[in-house]
Amino acid sequence: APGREWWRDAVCYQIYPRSFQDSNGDGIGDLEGIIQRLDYLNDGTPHSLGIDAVWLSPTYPSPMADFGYDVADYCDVHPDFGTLETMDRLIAECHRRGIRVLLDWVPNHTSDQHPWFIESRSSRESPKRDWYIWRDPRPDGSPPNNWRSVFGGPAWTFDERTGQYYLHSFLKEQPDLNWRNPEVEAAMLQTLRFWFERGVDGFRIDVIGRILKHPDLPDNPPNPEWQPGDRERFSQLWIYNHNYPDVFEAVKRIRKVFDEYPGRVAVGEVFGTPEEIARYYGDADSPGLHLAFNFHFIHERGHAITPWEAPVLRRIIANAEATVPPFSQPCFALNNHDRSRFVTRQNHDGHGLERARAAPLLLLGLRNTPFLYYGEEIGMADVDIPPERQQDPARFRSVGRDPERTPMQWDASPGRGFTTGEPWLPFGPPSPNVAEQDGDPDSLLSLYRRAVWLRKELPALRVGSLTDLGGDDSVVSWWRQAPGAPGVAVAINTATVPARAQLPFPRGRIVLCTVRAREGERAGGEIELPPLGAAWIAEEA
Ligand code: ISL
Ligand code: CA
Repeated sequence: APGREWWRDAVCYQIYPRSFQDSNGDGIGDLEGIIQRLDYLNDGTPHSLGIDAVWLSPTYPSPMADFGYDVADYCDVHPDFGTLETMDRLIAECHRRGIRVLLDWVPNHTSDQHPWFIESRSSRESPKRDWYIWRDPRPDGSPPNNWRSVFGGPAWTFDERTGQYYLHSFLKEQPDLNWRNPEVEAAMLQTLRFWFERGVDGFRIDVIGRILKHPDLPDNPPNPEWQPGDRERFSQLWIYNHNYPDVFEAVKRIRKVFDEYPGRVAVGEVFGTPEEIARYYGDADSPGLHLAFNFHFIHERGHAITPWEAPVLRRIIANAEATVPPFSQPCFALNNHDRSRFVTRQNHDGHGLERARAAPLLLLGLRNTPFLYYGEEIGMADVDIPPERQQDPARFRSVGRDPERTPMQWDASPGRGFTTGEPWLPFGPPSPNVAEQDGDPDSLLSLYRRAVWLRKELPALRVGSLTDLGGDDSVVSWWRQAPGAPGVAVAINTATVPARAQLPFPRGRIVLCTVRAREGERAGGEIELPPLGAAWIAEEA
């Protein structure tokens, strides 16, 4: 439709810049490397993946205590990744191919090496003192409240020089900004404009749900469901420092800056119930984020992995459909740089790769703006990292997050096509890789390519409504319908035995299937799905 925002129809692709392509042999991926691989992402033909936008995890100057989520300068590029000139060229090269560029905005905290924090910690009288959250110790010398860092330990660190504690929701090298200070808000909003002026199309916003805390910083209540052995950070309910009501007002002010520049998109990293996620979208007359991630296919509450089971998937879809306001749409991901990769996560019985073939039919078959994570399209799995090579300081998962951040496997050569040097993290086994899957029509990569391009071809998948088709304990299925276009049914069998799915039309054809031999097959009334298999069936006149 005319005037329809591009991001409603986009398939987005997350790049972890350190791990996508190294161009200079230092073992670290960089912006020049990404430019070299853009044709793989979209060369305008179905031989490429066909994605519409990339999101780059942080590329700013940073001491890399949290691999770039500790920003020392919001308006520059880390020398490991390139320069502002390289970024300008990356943006131009993406735009030439019709690829939008999203950067990662980290508003909750800076690096402790950011000039703002260096100044803030220098004295209690510093004009930037109030840019961060400083409090006196309690009378016994202990931290001002009981809040825990997401990465473990207290969320407060004592600063000897000025005799106060500062708050950090993550590492002590990531002090939280004080968004109650209007100067902080203004300075942070300026960093958005800096990049919009350079042509950036939007931002993924890091942990937006934490930027405003209860003004009095009260103790969080204990979590009644917590058991010893569960992760420490879940020992308390995040009532006063997460999804606090003031956050939703700040989001609306942030949105106004996006609206100063046409066609820009804000995608929030948010956590919570379906209702909390929906709240980030704001209201029709005072909108918030354009899109808010729904990670429920990865994990729902706490840390437990979401099982690949039809009733669970059906409930997650229904909840998103029921809560996200009608002026926008859901935004799902099956993988990211913080969570065990799908193939590994869903491999408890050795069938991870089979489930990974059904995954794109789920993600790209839903009414949503889908985000892929580099390597997902070839079925990359978590890589075991020997202790002496571990990099991630956050013991968030017991092994940290290195296993899902290993370099992209372009081919089976010693440098995997990623580097001519020593990679910053070890490679996995030589397979899977792009080269072996590229020309193989049965490969996972080919399946992802067909799914992305079919989504462009079939309006029902892009703009259509979604109707749940019922199903049972094995099958989750729905129907996408758009005016004047053939309907498309999506059916996913989560059981390890064949299952039948009912179709909402008498005549159709399988247009995409986890078993490629089935594509083109006529189907009407009902179809049989292979074990753990999935299909898209287009209605025929
Ligand atoms: O608290 C959580 C909700 O369950 C955590 O999952 C956490 O808030 C979330 O993973 C935050 O991640 C983001 O911010 C971190 C950074 O290390 C991650 O890589 C980033 O995705 C701090 O900036
Ligand atoms: Ca490099």
